[in-house]
Amino acid sequence: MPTIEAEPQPLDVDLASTALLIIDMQRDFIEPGGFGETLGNDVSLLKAAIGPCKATLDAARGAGMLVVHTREGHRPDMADAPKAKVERGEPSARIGAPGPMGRILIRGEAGHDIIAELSPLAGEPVIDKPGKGAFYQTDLELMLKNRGIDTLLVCGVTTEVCVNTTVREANDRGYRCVVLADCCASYFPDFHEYGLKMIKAQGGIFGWVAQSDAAIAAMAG
Ligand code: TIU
Repeated sequence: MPTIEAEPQPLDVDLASTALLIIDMQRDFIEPGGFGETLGNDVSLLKAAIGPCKATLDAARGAGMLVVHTREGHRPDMADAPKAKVERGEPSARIGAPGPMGRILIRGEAGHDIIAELSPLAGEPVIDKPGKGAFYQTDLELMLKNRGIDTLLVCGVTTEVCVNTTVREANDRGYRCVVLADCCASYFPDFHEYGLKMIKAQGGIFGWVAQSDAAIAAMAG
């Protein structure tokens, strides 16, 4: 069984029961003109995660692992968007408002798409989630259970928001999560650093943290 060099300690992984989970690598967060930018962020900070995510995705596909992609967004009628989530920021830049990539954070719009570099292949499930966590109001848990998955390699953006929320949800559901540090990014570099520290502290209170090279080596072995 391959071992991933991780913190706080190495982790043995059975690739048949391990999935790669790529969180919200969407144009709305990563490209100018989307939700991330309307929140006042410098979206260029997220670009660093793209290359490592692509290399990890290629390795997972090569190893025949389950790959699951997620997207944060809402129905065009916004019936699934809580008032408390929508009513933040300038009205012209809120969820559902028109932007250069279509309506902000709305399913079916260009900004909601996963970036071209990480496009899902046919057969790779895409989970559309209305919240920050990938388990909340989605069929992710059922899908993982049906495939006998017990370990998740987690990539995506942003480290302290959707990645951390999903890892906490997964940890409480009994999944072992290995967060791949260089495959995640934040608009706030210090939040990225501390987001990862929070996961691996206290003996791995929420999970493990590794670099993509270590996961790729395990997948290749
Ligand atoms: N996917 C995700 O992290 N959603 C966010 O809203 N993140 C922010 O950092 N704003």
